[in-house]
This record gives sequence, structure tokens and C-alpha cells, in this order.
Amino acid sequence: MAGIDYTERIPNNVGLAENRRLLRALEEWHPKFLEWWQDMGPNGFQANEVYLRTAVSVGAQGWAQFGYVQMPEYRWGIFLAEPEPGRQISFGAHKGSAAWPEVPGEYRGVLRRLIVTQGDTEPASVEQQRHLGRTCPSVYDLRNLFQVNVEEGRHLWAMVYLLDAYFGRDGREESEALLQRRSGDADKPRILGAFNEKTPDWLSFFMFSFFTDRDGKYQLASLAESGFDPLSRTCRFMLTEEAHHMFVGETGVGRIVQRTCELMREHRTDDVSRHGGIDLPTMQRYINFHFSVSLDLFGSEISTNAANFYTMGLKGRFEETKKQDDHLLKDASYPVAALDADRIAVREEPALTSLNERLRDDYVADCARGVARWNEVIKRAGIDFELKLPHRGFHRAIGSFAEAKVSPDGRVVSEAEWDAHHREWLPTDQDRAFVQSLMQPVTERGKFASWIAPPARGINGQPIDFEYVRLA
Ligand code: BYC
Ligand code: FE
Ligand code: FE
Repeated sequence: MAGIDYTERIPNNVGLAENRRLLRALEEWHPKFLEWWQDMGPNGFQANEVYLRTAVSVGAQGWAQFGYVQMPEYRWGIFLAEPEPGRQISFGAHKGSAAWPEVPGEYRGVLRRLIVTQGDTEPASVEQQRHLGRTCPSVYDLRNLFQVNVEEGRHLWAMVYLLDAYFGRDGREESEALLQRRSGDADKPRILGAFNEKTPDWLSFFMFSFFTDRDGKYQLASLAESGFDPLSRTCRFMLTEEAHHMFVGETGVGRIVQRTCELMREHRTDDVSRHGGIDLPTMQRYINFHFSVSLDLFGSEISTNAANFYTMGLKGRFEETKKQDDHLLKDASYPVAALDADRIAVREEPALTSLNERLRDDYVADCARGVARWNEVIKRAGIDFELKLPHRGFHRAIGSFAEAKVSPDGRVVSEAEWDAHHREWLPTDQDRAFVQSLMQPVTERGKFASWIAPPARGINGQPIDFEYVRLA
């Protein structure tokens, strides 16, 4: 990539121009990233101009610019939130010490592992979504997909920056490995379960950006509390972008719900599939799936890893600094629901080893608020139906519930009962085939597929029928 001025090419506020070693590492990594983007990023549309937001600074006002870009030309920048002068570690064994500007030697391995796990999810999601452009329900949605994709790409850059700048040679090796694992690959899968699932259709995409990107919000928020200051500042800035991803998910599902309700009323039927809509029970099964695989991302209810991350000052609680307790949690307890023989019981557990569950609780409450907003749409249409989050024990692969079969309403059930009912609880092959059959691309400006309502407004004050992607 000779001839590229990287300090110009990579918008940054990390003094890239003055850091020769880091600049060299990134110059070596960038062509490999672009190769990965061409092979595993959005399938098609790489030469089209897309109306995208690009991060150009970290100011509360005007951190982003909007304009037409071809995706491979996107300026994936490196931005850390402004330093907080005199910032102290607010929890764990180092509480009250100055935040670390460098990696503490004794925590190097653990910290690298956390950063790699976070970093791995970013390209994974781009891989999962790579075929969706071909079946977009509108040009507006196509642009939102690509916005999410380039920003997940930037989140990968954010983690690679930390690895290259602070972890020497092993960091650079990890940066390479992040481009080598592949979502769903049997030999070199992505690290976390949900990131090896398929995102084959737009209903799955909107569910993913609602449920799985929201895990991102909670994990990033806990890492934003980190005593390792560069990680904290990186995550704080990533959270500003994350909000848009969850907006895409929430409004996407909401618009499908709205369209379904319109069809139900217009045709006086619950079975809107004959009229090109997605019926509410199918939506419920998709919720059940995406919520449960996203719950797994929080790890086991009882986790010594989580206790260690906290005590070491590497990963805090959601809104740690707003909490009024000793921030050590040595003597505290926390109520945890877990499998107890053939029933589900809530027990007081040591707060330190329950930190994954506490974060999961914050996440569940946030998801429930979104579901309530979808239910408002149904209610306003005068339809008697309620979408629900399934019980946290339902369809789990990680933690104590992984050993049992739990129904969406939270009963431990027999294998026989599971076998008799799981088709009502999780998307069936038939559901997936039906949803797939609706995925016919709509690329005329201002037009929308039969199964989704238009958004309430456009992006960045532009009209809904704006040319969000130049397809000519
Ligand atoms: N799948 O003590 P345990 C995002 C492993 S999403 C596979 O229960 P721990 C985004 C675990 O690694 C946010 N393996 O859990 C969203 C451990 O393995 P080792 C991503 C799993 O360690 C959308 C073992 O099981 N960020 O940004 O306390 C689009 C026992 O672990 C899973 C992070 O996750 C699983 N689901 O917590 C784009 C933050 N769960 O070490 C992006 C960084 C657990 O024994 N990561 N295991 O080999 C972490 O904080 C922790 O690694 C976890 C797990 C919360 C994930
Ligand atoms: Fe991300
Ligand atoms: Fe995201």
C-alpha cells in the first residue's frame, strides 16, 4: 500500500503520526484487512457509493460526517474517548489507584484474551451478514446494513489498535488471527457461540442487531469501566456507534410488526403469510432464538473468570461508578436463578462470582423495554397479541440451564415434552424457508418490501426516498 498517507488515511486521535512502530504495524495489517473485507465482507456493492457516516472526531457534537463512499474506501479510524484527567480505578483490588496507561505485566494474558474475544465478534458479525445486501427490503435498509458493517469493521480496528499498540509481537499475531477465523467454520470458528450462527435473512438481521448488538452494549459498557485506560476510552467511543446498531434492530423489528398488524387488519386474518407478511407467532419464535443465543454470550451464572476480571480491575459492572457500594464485593451476595435438580431456584450466591448473571440481568431488563415498545405497536393496531421474552433458562447452551430443557414459560420439561413442542418455540425449517421466500430485493428508491413498513423518518434528516445507495 505504498503511497498512502496513513495518518491521513486513518483518521485518529491517538497520535498515529508520531508513533512509527504502531504506524508500521497498521500499515502491514491494513492490506490484509482489505483482503478480508473483499473476501468476507459484503457480497456485492463494493463499487457502489453508499451514504455513510464516518467517525472523524470524538466531540459530543459533530463526531461524524455523512457522505457517499465506496465501502473499501471507508476511512476506518481509531478514536478513543477524551481522557478523564486523574481517572482512578473504581473497583476491585486496585480501587483508588490511578488508571493504567499501559498494560500491567501480571494481567497481560487475561487482558489480551478479553480484547481478542471482544475483537473477534466484530468481523464475525460482518461475515454473518455478508449475503444480506442481495435481498434488501429497501435502499434505506441496505444503507443501514452497510453502516453497521463498516462500523463493526471499525470496532475491529479499535481492538487491533490496542493489540498492536500495547501487546507487542503477540498482539500483532492476534491481530492476524482475527482475520483468519471464520464465522461458522468447523476448523477455525469464531470464539463465541452466537457469532457462528447464520444470519440468512433480514428478520434474523434485525433480531441480531436488537439482541446480539445489545450484548455488545453491555460488554462494552463493562469494559469501559476497565482500569486499563486505553481499553476504557476505546469502548466509551464504540458505545456511541453501538446505539445506531440497536436502533436498526429495534426499528427493523418494529416496522415488521407494524406491517404485520396492518395486513392482519386489512385482511381480517391472523395468517398474513398469504399476503406477504410475517405472522406474529413466527416473530415470537425468532425472538426466542436470538434472545437465548445472546444470553449465552454473558457466560456462566457462576464464573471465577468474571470474579477475577473484576478483582483485577479489568472489567467492571454496568455503570460501576454510579453504584453505591464498596466496589469490592467480597462480602456481598447476589440472587441467581439456576437449575436445581429438576426445578429452577433462586439462590443468594457470592456477588463476585455472580457478575456475569448481574450483567445478564441488566441486559434482560433492557431487552424487555424494547419488546414492550413492539407490543405498543400491536396494541395501537387494536390486536390482542403480546410478544414476550422467553425465560432465561430456555434453549441455553452455556451455564447451568444448558443441562436441562426449559420451556419459554420457565418450566423444566422432559425430553418428550421438548420434542413435542420445540417446533412451536423455535424457528422451524418451514419458518426459515418461508421467511427466505419473502426475501426478494426491493431497490427502487422509496419502495419497501411487502413484509416491512417504511421507517418513520430517513437517516441524517434525509427523506425516506433518498438515494441511500447509488445503484446505477
Ligand atoms: N460461547 O466463566 P465463563 C459485540 C467460554 S458482543 C463460547 O462461563 P466468562 C458485538 C469462556 O470464554 C460483545 N464460549 O465465562 C455484537 C470460557 O472459556 P475459557 C462481545 C463461551 O469467561 C454484535 C469458558 O466458556 N464482547 O461486541 O466469565 C455485533 C467459561 O467461561 C461462551 C465480550 O464478550 C459462549 N457464549 O465470560 C458485533 C467481552 N461463554 O476462558 C459485535 C469480552 C463463555 O475457559 N469477553 N464461554 O477458555 C468476556 O468478557 C468473556 O469472555 C465472556 C465469557 C463474557 C464472553
Ligand atoms: Fe461492534
Ligand atoms: Fe454493533
